[in-house]
Amino acid sequence: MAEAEWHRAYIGLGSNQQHPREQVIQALDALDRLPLTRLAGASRLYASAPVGPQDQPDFVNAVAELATRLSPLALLDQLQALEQRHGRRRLRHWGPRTLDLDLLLYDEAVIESPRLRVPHPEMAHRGFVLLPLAELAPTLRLPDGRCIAPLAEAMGSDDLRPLLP
Ligand code: ROI
Repeated sequence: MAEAEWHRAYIGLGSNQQHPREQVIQALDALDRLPLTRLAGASRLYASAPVGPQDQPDFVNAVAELATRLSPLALLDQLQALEQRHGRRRLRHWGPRTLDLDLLLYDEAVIESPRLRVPHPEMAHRGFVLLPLAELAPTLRLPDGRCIAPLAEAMGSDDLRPLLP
């Protein structure tokens, strides 16, 4: 569904299979080519130790800012289609993945539907989301008013390191 208004959405990207850095770089490019959508910014890429099962490779993570006229569910459809085009395999719960695209934030919206929860329910606990997001949008707030920057700072950056370009 196309809307007249432009919205701001933040997307978490993650990969730890099949050349993760290239997966994320290509996904950023593909986000810019989604219908009714432009890539408005992106964090650096980070290598991050896996959260969850440790017997899997490190992840490459980044966060993208989109300007979009898609509704949240239409954007979710596009993100899931893009994951499929990247040959997404979800071998097990919290296991390795080729490409993960999480809709983190959509304007100040709070969405609790069977298919979609925004803000992403785990984002405030995950350094691999908060640190790139704080880099990209240091003054951003969650819909409940909390600032991203101090949340990210409280996380620490021990398990995260920026990849060189
Ligand atoms: N761990 C890290 N570091 N990065 C991710 O993107 C990531 N994604 C996941 C799980 C398996 C929870 N762990 C992760 O889905």
